[in-house]
Amino acid sequence: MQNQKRPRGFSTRAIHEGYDPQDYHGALNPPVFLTSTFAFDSVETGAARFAGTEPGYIYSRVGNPTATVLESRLAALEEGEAALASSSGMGAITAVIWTLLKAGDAIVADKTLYGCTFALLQHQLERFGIVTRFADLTRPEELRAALCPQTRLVFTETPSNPNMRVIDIEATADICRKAGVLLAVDNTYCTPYLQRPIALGADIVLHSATKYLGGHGDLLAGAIVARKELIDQFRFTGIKELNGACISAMDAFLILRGLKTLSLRMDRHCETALKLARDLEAHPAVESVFYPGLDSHPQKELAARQMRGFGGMIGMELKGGLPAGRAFMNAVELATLAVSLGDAETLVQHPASMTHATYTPEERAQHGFTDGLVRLSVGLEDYEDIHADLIQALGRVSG
Ligand code: 4LM
Repeated sequence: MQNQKRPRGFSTRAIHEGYDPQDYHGALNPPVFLTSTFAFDSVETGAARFAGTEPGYIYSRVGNPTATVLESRLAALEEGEAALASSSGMGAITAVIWTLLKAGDAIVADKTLYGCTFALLQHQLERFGIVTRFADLTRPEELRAALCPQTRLVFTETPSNPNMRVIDIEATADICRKAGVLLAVDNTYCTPYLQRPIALGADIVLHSATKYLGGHGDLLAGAIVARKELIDQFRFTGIKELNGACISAMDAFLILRGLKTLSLRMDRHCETALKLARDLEAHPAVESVFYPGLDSHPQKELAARQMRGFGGMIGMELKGGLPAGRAFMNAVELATLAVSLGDAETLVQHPASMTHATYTPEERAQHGFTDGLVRLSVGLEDYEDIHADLIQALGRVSG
């Protein structure tokens, strides 16, 4: 008996979904459609495509065949109806917010977010009459209290960048559904391999595809996954008319290439990061380690329920605070001192002066991370080599 009804596994979908070589001369990989525009065979066809009464491509800001393969694949991996790729993670986030909200509306966001997302919500949107209330979404009662009749969207990351707080997506989605508010989850840290927010009740999933989805530090891109009706709005209003942040065909191709090894890479990131988090926590120079797989993490049980693995990101505070953190980051040799995450190379950076310099010192304190916090994006090198590098760098920290 053929078992054709059995749904395909994650890795199989990451390699095959949305593309049949027979549609393109048997080419194993999807062609890269390096074209800005698409020829119509008649004025009537062009008009029908613009009117949406006939399918077909018009212009690559609105859709491109290489991007379509990527979008089908991402939708299948996130178990959503449809997806939209964009030129960066910030392009995806702004497309969602500018499409859904207008002056007078409000957003509730978790209190720790990637620095530019925070800057958008805290400092920029108010110029357009949109207000953001920050709440600790690890506490459902804080979310309920922050919602108001003007709230249209609840926005969260989980685990949060940079301090690895974990938000209960199912519980948050339940509150949002009852309040008639959409829930958007930035799934950059996990990828759909580790966590699928739509299956847990979220409405919108966002990605910086620059990170694990691409996986090789060679591009910037973003993605949105949601119901088709919402994706149509994000495509035809958000990207077509509001921010123009469309993906390039070449970047779509590179992400498709990265996705083929996503599950293998994520397994390795998770395995090495868990071991390193335990090593770092046991080191005498280390004050605390923030990693959801550690027994000391307050939401370890939730993380184990919600995520397939604990991910490749680690936050760490040293006993000597900021001076010790600086000395450590300057002492790494194999690890690279750089922002971004999810690459093959282990990256080390200082949130307070780099990715999260958009928070004032007071905001950082209020929003739950110290100036001494060091962030590690654990790469794919041999565990023994990363371990040796981090331990030698800790050995050069005085205090
Ligand atoms: C960084 N992050 O943390 P683009 N969502 C999350 C992110 O971490 C980022 C974005 C969105 C870092 C960049 C320098 C959770 C970015 C924004 O950079 O616009 O693709 O994604 O190091």
